[in-house]
Amino acid sequence: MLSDEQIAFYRDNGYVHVPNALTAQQLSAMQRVTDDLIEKSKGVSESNDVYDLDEGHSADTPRLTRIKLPHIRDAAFSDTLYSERLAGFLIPLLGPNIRLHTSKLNTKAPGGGAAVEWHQDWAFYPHTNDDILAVGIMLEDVDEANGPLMVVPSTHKNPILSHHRNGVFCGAIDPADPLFEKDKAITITGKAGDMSIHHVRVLHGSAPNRSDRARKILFFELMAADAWPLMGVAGVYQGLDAPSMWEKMQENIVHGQQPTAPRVEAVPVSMPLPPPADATSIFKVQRSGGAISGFD
Ligand SMILES: O=C(O)CCC(=O)C(=O)O
Repeated sequence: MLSDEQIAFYRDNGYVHVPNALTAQQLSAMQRVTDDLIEKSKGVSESNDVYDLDEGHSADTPRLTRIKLPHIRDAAFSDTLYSERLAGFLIPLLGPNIRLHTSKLNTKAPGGGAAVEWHQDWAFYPHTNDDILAVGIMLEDVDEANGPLMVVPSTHKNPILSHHRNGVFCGAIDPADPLFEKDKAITITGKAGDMSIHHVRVLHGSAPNRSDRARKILFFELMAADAWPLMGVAGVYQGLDAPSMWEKMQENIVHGQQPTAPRVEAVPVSMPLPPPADATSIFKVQRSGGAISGFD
């Protein structure tokens, strides 16, 4: 459950930190499976459906930016996703009908693990309304040195900044954008088992991992189920015909039901097009789209 103060904080600031959000059993099961998946990545030499590899990945030193779609890789993740405990945090923010957009486990390897440049998730997947958020579950302790999530509070109420460069969607803002107030950014640090929740429009990013410890955060992107995607570019519904899209939306319901009537609100929208050369993950979008780093 979230307290009234936590809910008000989220609404005002576009994020909230929830200490000790999971049971010890949920946490240890996911930690174990994550370590296993990282171990198995030693046999992989190119990014694939499961792994997004970071520069320098090898059989001796696995370096991943991401494990893709963890909720379909192992029940440890889906059990948490569909748990009443998680629903208790989400329902006050999203209402009773909740759909998963996607899941990802961002793993920053020690000594350099890639930055995520400043962006608003909404720029990647605009919907008919913005009751959309990302839950970030810390699978290990996160501190200032290992690449914590950073957010600029209250920017979910501001315009969507340009995420284009040289005429192409690059998945990141220009750090020189006069509307980017980097000095207002805060870091979300915490213990394994803590959780952050950030609004789809809040400006956020994270620096490279400059420590000798891994940084592992499991993200579930979730929304009020009456938010309908404006287009399928985010990969989730890409290439699906209408019946398959409907089926996929049903499959992704984590609580309640999928309404057929989208709730359409006056939200600012810019489409993530034209696409960059590689749109297979945020890391590839930002790299191939030529995003300018805000962490140099
Ligand atoms: O892993 C992180 O620090 C941030 C991830 C993120 O913002 C994203 O994948 O959209």
